[in-house]
Amino acid sequence: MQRITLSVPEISCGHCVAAITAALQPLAGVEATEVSIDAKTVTVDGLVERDHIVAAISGAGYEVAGYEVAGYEVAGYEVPDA
Ligand SMILES: [Cu+2]
Repeated sequence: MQRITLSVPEISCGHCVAAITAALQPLAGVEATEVSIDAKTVTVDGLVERDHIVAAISGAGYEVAGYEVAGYEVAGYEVPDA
């Protein structure tokens, strides 16, 4: 399992949550997503390239300010540069 937590400062309301969730759900490898209005973060569980997640969020109109990757347990999966 891989978890990526992304900082998305523009998250402000339920519409943002719905838009970002809808953008991420179709990505192959995404198992679960959580969008926090309070923390202004997007958490993605699954096995999906970080670049694809950033592109999907950007495509929905939100800038990704940073991210953290945690919990790599899959052999051979390349950890992105932080
Ligand atoms: Cu909003």
